[in-house]
Amino acid sequence: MGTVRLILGDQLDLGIASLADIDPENDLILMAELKTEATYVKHHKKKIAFIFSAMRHFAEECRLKGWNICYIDYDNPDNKGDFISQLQSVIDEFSPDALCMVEAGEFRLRQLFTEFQLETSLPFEIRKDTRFFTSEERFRDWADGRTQLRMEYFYRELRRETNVLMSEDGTPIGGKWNYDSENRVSPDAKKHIPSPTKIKPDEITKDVIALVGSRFSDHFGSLESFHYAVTRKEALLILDKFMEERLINFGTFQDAMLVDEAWMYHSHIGLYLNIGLLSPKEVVLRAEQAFYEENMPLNSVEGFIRQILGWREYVRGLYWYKMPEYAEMNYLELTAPLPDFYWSAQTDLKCVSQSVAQTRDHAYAHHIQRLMVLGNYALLTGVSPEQLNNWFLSVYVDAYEWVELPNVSGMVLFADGGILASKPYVSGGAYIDRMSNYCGSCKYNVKKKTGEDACPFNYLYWNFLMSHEDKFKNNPRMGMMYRTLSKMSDENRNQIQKDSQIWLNADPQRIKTLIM
Ligand code: FAD
Ligand code: DLZ
Repeated sequence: MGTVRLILGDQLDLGIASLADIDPENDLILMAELKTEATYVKHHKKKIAFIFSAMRHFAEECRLKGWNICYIDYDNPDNKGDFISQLQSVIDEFSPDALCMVEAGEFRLRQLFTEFQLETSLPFEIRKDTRFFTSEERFRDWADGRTQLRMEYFYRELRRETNVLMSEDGTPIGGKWNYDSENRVSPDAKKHIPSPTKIKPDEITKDVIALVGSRFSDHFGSLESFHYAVTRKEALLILDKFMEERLINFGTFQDAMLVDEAWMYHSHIGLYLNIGLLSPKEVVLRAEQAFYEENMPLNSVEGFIRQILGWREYVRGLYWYKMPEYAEMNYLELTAPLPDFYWSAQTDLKCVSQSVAQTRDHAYAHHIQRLMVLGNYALLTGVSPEQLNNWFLSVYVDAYEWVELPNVSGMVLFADGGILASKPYVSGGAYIDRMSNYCGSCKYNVKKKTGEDACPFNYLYWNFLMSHEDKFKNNPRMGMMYRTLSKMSDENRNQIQKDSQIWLNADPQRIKTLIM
């Protein structure tokens, strides 16, 4: 026979490079639902259901194109449980002439396949993943020799290279590269937020939900009300609805949070981009078109495009530029365990309980909940990179290490010592209060700085600055905060430290949790 073409669960794109020259007569596509992949971290149940269902639907599309496919579902007696054993078993059965795949998106898998490539006697071609705007080499060329790797400058280069939102004279449309200052408006609880577009599970999805419910019952998260798209056609519908209903307010309310509003004006497409059901190029072009042809506001369109052309490309570049050492970095030497309430949502901190509960229910929380609530609290309380990365990689439906790790270790924990961020993303309760209505129904008083009923974010914030003064006091972006700190009375400083110790030591939920 011809070539065995391995398709991973996040490579569900009929145009992927590994299928470009498929010979429908002689080649065989291999896809497998594998225990190692579903459990290398204990993924949220909805994430596993989403990937398995999308894989099964993709296999159907391949069959409809007349391609030969060997699809090993989870309960198949021939399921070997991991990629290499499965590949070897197919080689033994079909005796192919060659193997082909697109490089894996995660370091651990790339290593695994590179080792197998050296071991096997078959020609094994591992092709570049061309689904991104930029290559890893392009990022390396940009990054080499720079002391700071700021996303903003990489993004500007990509804007110029792709000509997205650019004027003919080479300047950005509207005269500014970014409209962040217009994108921090407090939420309006009375404003109508469109309901998210929900896809009804078909029989394939229902089967997968039942499978996940029985095989992964000890994993975190709810399987109730599964409504994610699992085909490209459905994902395109979600994208269209976002463009029609939410993009207009995306920019203005990008950082906003409201009680019991999980979806806000976000696009909810990260999960589809990350497994190949949507391409970042088509999404960016679609948003640009909405600006030119549908009169969508520039602050929304630029803000949205920056997330994909800017942040998404940048974190992928950074991941491959700095792996494997990036995963080991812990600049602030943080060692605290993850609080139990990151799994249970049982905490009186309203912002945290809301964000965790939405994560449990939907395997989704939007960016500011991840960064300024869950990330901020973890950094202020010193959670170790290992434990926090494990949590973020497990619980979100869009989580893959190449995008999760730079966001958590770099953006949230400053574990890379400032490669990604120029200062840590920490804040007291005032920021959360400004960007949400959480504090109004919280047990703690966001206006109080110290004392038993004060918002813990307030004293933990100053405690953080004091604890890491040696590392941050000369940071130009933190000068104002350290000047304020230096004017604080000893009494005030002592009270902050005392309250922080009481919170960190006495909180019954900060018992050491097993890594789930
Ligand atoms: P929108 O807010 O509608 O944004 C549009 C798209 O922009 C997203 O779908 C995503 O593809 C891209 N994007 C936005 N922000 C980022 C970013 N910081 N890095 C990379 N891409 C971005 N994103 C993931 O895809 N997987 C992750 O595992 C992940 N982990 C994160 C962990 C932390 C601590 C933080 C702070 C952010 C993380 N993000 C991750 C980025 C971002 O939060 C999610 O992409 C976003 O919330 C997904 O929801 P959405 O599709 O509605 O995004
Ligand atoms: C995330 C995931 C899961 C849960 N299950 C599978 C699977 O059973 N089979 C598969 O091919 N891929 C799966 N994936 C996605 C892979 O882990 C993914 O290819 C890597 O994370 C690389 O980005």
